[in-house]
Amino acid sequence: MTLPLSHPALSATDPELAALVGAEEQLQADTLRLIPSENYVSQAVLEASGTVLQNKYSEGYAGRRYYEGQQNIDQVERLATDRAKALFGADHANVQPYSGSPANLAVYLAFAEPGDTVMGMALPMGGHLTHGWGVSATGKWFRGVQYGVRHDTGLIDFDEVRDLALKERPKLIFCGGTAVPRTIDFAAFGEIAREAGAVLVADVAHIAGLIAGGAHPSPVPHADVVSTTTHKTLRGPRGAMLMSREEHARAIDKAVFPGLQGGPHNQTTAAIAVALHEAAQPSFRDYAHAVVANARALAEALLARGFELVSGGTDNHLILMDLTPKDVPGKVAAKALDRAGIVVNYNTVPYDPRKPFDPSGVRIGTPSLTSRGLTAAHMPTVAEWIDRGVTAARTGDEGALAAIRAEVADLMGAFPAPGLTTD
Ligand code: DSN
Repeated sequence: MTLPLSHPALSATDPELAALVGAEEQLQADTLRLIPSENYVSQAVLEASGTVLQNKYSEGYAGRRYYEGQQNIDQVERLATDRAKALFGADHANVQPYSGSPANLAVYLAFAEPGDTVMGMALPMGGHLTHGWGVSATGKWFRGVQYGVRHDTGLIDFDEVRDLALKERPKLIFCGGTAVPRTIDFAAFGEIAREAGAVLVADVAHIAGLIAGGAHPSPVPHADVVSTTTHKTLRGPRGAMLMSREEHARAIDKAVFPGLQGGPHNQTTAAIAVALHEAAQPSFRDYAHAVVANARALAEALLARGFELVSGGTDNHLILMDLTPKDVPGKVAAKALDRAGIVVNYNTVPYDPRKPFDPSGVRIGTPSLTSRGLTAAHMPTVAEWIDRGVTAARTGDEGALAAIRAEVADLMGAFPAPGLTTD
């Protein structure tokens, strides 16, 4: 696909940087992007995030700022928070966290003291660094206890979660993660958190768009706090939001500002507002359900080709493949697939005998390809490319990878990328 985009001011001022942006646009247009935490934002979201809102400081909250000249910014932030509350049915929304990790850190600041016990899913089991994992500040400054998935099913064992919660009595329990291919039972987590007297934090960064579109159950009735980034399935700019019950609103707001952050990124707030508006449209429901349908179809096609999938498949946008039976390390496969124009990330699988920087698995997902309009009918072809790419990774067949790359670019050329075309 040859892109018609131009960035005249950027090209005139800094041609070197403009060339890199152009090359990235071309790469995103030509490749099959399967990283489950990435997406393509709309032209409207891109435009909102590149406006003069960049120029304004706004420490505080709408109507309560430490800087004057907020006539428009207050309205922008109110639009974003009102839309977030309406879309997710939440009492309260804070759209200022810079990204997912700061959002989660603000939750710690709101509800826990250094040294307190917190509980989350272990990172190699599919959790997130900020859920109390040892190398993260959240595991260094707090006492993280971790649950996982069962070896035989790849699913969360709620008896284990309950036993651990009642034994350890954590201040916070996190559910959600970065490599969870199955529906999260928020009601079960809510019951355990109540029994243990813990604050339940649902980190729905990966599935926020699916929840908004009705393709995954909502955590809002069950969780005290819902934390999410805005740039994954929700298809907004790189940012984050915290939503909560009314009783926690003040604690959350105080923790984000002045507890953790300074001025909000108003251009991002504006783009979040646009993304939330888009996510409230009927077409976004279709998108969310198509993401899941595509993931299911891709999982079936991969299983038919002998791939081993953690938990045996997927309920959402994400598939975690254990490549041990294919005799290829995840990193070798991911790098080979990248050369074939298929962008994935290597990832640990539960009980992985290999190290995180050289793990057994590959994590893939369907948010981006669905944004480009690919359907379940394309998934057997995608699975075939992955299969051929993994085989080529094992045999070192660079010619096969080049052939796949040409086929991928050919197909993707027929599916323009949102935000990368001028129409
Ligand atoms: N980096 C995100 C992901 O890829 O899942 C999590 O923070």
